[in-house]
Amino acid sequence: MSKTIFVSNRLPVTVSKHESGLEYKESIGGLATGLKNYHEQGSTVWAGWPGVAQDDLSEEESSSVADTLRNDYKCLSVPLTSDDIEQYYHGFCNETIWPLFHYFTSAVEYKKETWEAYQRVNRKFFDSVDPLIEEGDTIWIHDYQLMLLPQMIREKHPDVKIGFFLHIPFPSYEIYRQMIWRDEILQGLMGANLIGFHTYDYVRHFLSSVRRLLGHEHSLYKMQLESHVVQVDAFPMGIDYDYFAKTPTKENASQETMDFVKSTQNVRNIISVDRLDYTKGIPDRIKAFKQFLSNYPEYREKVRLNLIIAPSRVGIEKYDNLKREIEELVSEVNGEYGTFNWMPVWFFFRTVSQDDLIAFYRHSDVLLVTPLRDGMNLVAKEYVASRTDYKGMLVMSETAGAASELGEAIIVNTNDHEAIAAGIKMALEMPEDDKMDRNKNMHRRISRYNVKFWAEEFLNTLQGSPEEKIHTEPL
Ligand code: ADQ
Repeated sequence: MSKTIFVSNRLPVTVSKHESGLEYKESIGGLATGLKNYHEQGSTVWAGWPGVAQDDLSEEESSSVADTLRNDYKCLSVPLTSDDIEQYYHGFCNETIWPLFHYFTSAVEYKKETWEAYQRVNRKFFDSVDPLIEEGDTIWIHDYQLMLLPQMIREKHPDVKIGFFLHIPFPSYEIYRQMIWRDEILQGLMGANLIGFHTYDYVRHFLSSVRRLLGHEHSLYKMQLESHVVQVDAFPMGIDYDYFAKTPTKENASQETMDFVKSTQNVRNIISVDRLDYTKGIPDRIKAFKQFLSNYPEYREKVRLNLIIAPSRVGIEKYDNLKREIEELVSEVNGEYGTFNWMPVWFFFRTVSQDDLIAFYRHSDVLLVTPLRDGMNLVAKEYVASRTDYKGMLVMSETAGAASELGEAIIVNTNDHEAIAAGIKMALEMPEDDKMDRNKNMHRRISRYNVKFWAEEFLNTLQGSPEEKIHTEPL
């Protein structure tokens, strides 16, 4: 029987080693939720790195991890060493691809050693997955860590269906062409039958780079190569709408969170929720909030900004510096505008459980999502879905992928602090019926195009993707 193989850098379960032994923790959110149904019910295998370096495990532990993942989670462990993680993940993925694809060109580092590690680790993924692949299988590869894998699989298994989805933006040609290994990466991706992006802008950017660098023309988003047809399309990722809309707050959120949100009832709450990352525009957001307090003094002592930031890429200098910058900005606003009875910004540096997040979302009048660049941004959708009373309002920057789907939100330019400040005011003062109308439209879209729809749509398109010759007109 044919099967589907999911491949991503990390598995939907993370293994960690403690004195007491090995611990297995299932991931929640995004991809893990989206593919959960398929993975539990269907004939599937999920391949990825389990989160613990191979050299930190004894031989016995390694084989125990592989066995447990295979037998209890239907997962295939791709063993990576700490050097692989350093050079490939912290190196090429996060110092080269991540900043370039998010338009932070001055932060990009080009190092031959990390590029070699990227190639080596993509090959390791291939070597792990290869023995599993049989005729008729479907393979769905995820994200920027594995862009060379589609072509590696294509060369050895020309007849399997290979899909690839990029979770981050694909930049415009002028940015992408700066990549030293630009042709190799495109050639790696072009091994797929179907390449998916969050938005049509990313699709267009990708097609433009392929045409200008590799010379392939497309016709209706399809390109004929010698060996196969490559189809490219937008598949905007959704969320588990029912979970966010229907989870009861009181029963599920922690007492600590409920006490906190109740203590904030006397002010209007603005919330922002992100992973710590320089692409998320957090310093600009705090500056914009400061501008808001300066421009609209009538709101002093009447609003507060709850900044919830999940630790990410801890120990990496750029991220540690960003955390310090955020702390300084928060102190600056609180020092300048705070009173004995009121602190304008509350900063929480932690990962909050999904149930607690829902409680925060439901008690917030405004969600401020102002990334400098973001592939999609699921937080925006989670907030709208959680506020089933339609009384919240979203202020979002135009550079988040979600902005192209959620046009009813207040859309701002993230560099324009005055515009964000005005956006906050507009959100706080929007008449109820206007808010209701906008939110109802967004709810309809988010509930229909949920994460299950996303996964099904991608897999159905991949399974039905064309094998026949197509006619391609030169542009
Ligand atoms: P991320 O950059 O991680 O993902 P995003 O989509 O906003 O960005 O968030 C992913 C998840 O993290 C959400 O479910 C959110 O609730 C959760 N999260 C964020 N901060 C949290 C906190 N402090 N505590 C608890 N949970 C928190 C990448 C791309 C995005 C793209 C996704 C999915 O960068 O653009 O939307 O993949 O494709």
